[in-house]
Amino acid sequence: MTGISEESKWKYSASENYRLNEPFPIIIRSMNKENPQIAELFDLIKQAKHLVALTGAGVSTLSGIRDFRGKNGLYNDMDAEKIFDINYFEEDPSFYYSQAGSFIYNLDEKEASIVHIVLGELEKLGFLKALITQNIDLLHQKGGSKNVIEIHGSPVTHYCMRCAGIRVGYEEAAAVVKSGGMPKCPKCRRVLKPAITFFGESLPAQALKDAVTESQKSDLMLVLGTSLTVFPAAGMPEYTLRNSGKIVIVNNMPTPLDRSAFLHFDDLESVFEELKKLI
Ligand code: CNA
Repeated sequence: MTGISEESKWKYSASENYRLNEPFPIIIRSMNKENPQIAELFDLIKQAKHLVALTGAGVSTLSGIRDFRGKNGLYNDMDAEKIFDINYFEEDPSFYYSQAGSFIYNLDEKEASIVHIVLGELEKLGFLKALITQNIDLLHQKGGSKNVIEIHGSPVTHYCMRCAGIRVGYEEAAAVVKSGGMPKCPKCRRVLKPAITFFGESLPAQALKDAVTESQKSDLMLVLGTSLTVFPAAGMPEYTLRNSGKIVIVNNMPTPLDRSAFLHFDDLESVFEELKKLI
């Protein structure tokens, strides 16, 4: 196992140029909406000893939350990296709060999608052992998943970067943001930061450790709705591959690991609608 301490030093960063060092001897098959070979996928799921899912923003587009780099992603019309940049936040938190109001502080209006729900059912049935998510929208929990590793944190808590022990919950923070304000520390009045991992911050150490452990244990990883460009999350399928596990990718744009996928599907909705009929 590569050292966790080394991993935990990794900073959250995006790379468009990631390539695997070594090719893996994996069969490449292309699937699409018209020809879903879901039965084969379900057989893999049933045979897996330690099934893990890694999800990205794509799984929540079906719930009406925009991703970053997909067809209608935030990158088209917002400076998403600036919104989630820790240096920028420290300088001017109002930019984050003004931009994130429309997609983070209205999560109570969002429903779990077919993907969230089927993943929740797969866990309940004992197939899915762990779910690693890059998402910060709390929808996996709404979909019934219990063992959720939130590798990029979550807005459930907002904390003061100066005063130890100050914590404000999502609902209280969302009410302030919805009324045009920013949640502030009751002691020092500094603007609170959500416990989301921003670009330039370290990932939550325990979540990262758990994600690496689960990925290494996994003999089958479902890689769902992620462009696999944000590290270290994007490196999780490699742990599975290096331990002779298989990965199945469901994503409608190319990813750096497409050539290593045992199965590849394009469309999350049709795959999970079909899976639902089988489970
Ligand atoms: P990304 O880079 O935006 O990639 C999402 C991928 O999903 C893209 O390649 C899309 O083409 C693909 N996709 C979108 N919809 C579908 C669909 N219906 N079927 C198949 N594929 C689809 O997002 P990543 O998660 O890879 O990047 C990581 C960032 C994005 C994390 O730090 C997240 O916190 C951040 N993010 C999260 C949310 C959220 O929590 N819902 C929203 C926006 C950004």
